[in-house]
Amino acid sequence: MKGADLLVAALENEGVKQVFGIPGEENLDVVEALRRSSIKLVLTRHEQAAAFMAATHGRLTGEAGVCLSTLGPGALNLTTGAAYALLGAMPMVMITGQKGILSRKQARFQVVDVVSTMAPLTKMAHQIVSPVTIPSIVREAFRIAQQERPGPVHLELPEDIAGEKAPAVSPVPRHTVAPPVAPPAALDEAFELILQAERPLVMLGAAASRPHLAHALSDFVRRLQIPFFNTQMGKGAVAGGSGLYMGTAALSERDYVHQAIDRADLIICIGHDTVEKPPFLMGPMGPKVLHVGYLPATVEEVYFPHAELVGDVGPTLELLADRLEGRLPNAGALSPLREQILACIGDRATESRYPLTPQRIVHDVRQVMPEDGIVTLDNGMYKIWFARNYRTRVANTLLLDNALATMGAGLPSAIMAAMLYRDRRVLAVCGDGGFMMNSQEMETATRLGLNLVVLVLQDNAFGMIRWKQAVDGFGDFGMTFTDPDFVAYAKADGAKGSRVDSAEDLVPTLEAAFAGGGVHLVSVPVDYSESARVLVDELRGHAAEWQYP
Ligand SMILES: Cc1ncc(C[n+]2csc(CCOP(=O)(O)OP(=O)(O)O)c2C)c(N)n1
Ligand SMILES: [Mg+2]
Repeated sequence: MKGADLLVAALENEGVKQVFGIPGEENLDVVEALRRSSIKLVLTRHEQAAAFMAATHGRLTGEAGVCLSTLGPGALNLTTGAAYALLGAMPMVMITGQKGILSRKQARFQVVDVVSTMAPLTKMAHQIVSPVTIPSIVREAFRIAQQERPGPVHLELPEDIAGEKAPAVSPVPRHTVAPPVAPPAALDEAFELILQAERPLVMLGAAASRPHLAHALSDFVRRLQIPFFNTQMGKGAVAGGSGLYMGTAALSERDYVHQAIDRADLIICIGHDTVEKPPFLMGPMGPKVLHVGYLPATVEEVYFPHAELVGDVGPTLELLADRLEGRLPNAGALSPLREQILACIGDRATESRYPLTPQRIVHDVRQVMPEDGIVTLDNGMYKIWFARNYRTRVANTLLLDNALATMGAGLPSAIMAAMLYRDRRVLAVCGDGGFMMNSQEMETATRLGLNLVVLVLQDNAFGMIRWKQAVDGFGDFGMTFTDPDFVAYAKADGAKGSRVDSAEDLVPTLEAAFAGGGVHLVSVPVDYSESARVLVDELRGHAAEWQYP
């Protein structure tokens, strides 16, 4: 038995089914141990994509995804994925190789200090120096990655330690830990605050999307009947059809949903994580805020709660609902604003303009996605449109990154979703800029035999920055490029490709792509003039005209 065998046995003990990445010669003992194990090695074409996939595994299942790379260049390619998992609170374990640490026959060839590089990007970064410690270090790595607040952990396994003969040390057994619920005094304070509120609102933040929380949250909202809105990453946390959804705060102020937020006297912020772009800006005059979270609130200039309920969120909410159910005559005070807000958001969703408006694209995507279908977004202008306009009814069916907000994660996260849920429709929505940042993974998707549709929105530009440039009064400069022929590009990777040629074409093209199976890229030209018209001009003007009931 070698160090590498102990590592792979420890991964099996954690229930790991696959490891994503690109090995180097320093990992060959690990690769050999994987070959003889139950764990699948999923090769990617870039380490960054491997990290995005592993992080998405953590996000969707709560169990850390695992990625693997060589030393130096490969390990450095994991860093954006590490930051993605750290800011997004996604459990992930990264394993990287290194030259031998007991001898240096290759001097410093390819050697950089990866552990120090990873330290600020992870919850723990650790070099393994002895095979016998591997079982306990791996257990600790998964514990740290998965416990609240979840995130990435880095383990460096040097070549000589991986190849070193070792006694057969058993893996450390896993056990479940039930985190504490909020204490009675904090529950009393929260109870009083909510009881006294005249116009309460619930906000669901990023941590509300933890995979195991969906049921408890839906229950809380249903029992209390307080209308709710969500942050971008809190989208889809509550099962739909509740009639209480007020909208998504994709902007920090002045959007239609802020008409409700601005009038609330209490906002119960469940799972808010200040890594997100602020869903609203707290000020001295604003509503009271009750923070409900696994961890205490991080205080910021724009977020400083008046009271906190800290503990395991599901059971804590249940205790609260037990005391409050049926005792809140004001619960629905802000509900009358709902129809107007949702009507404004839904405006112009069926226009036939070509190139298509973002509203039409969101609307049509919703038509072809079943309730449990999963849409993963890359980062670009359309993210704001999907966050505002796309209605979700099942938890974690719109995966977007409003934390690191990196481009390039849309396709890899869709690949992970398609691997996990083979019987659900999965759609990646990417800009023409972001898609090209990890488009090499189209080959990975076809090699894995996945069913996956990729929708690429074409404006031949880094549209989001071009929009901001215009909004801020700068000249139109430096943001445009020429796209490849996306249909040919998809075909070159063994995928299928289609182009949408009219507004009416989008739904049937997507339907045919899903029906045909396999990997299918659909490119659609988008008209972003709506971004300035709605998100700037219209929202600037609407506050004055808004009719309060
Ligand atoms: C890795 C990375 N680089 C740069 C940015 C800054 N950025 C945010 S959106 C954007 C443009 C995205 O262009 P595209 O993918 O074509 O989407 P569009 O906005 O045009 O729909 C850029 C450059 C980023 N978020 N991530
Ligand atoms: Mg673009």
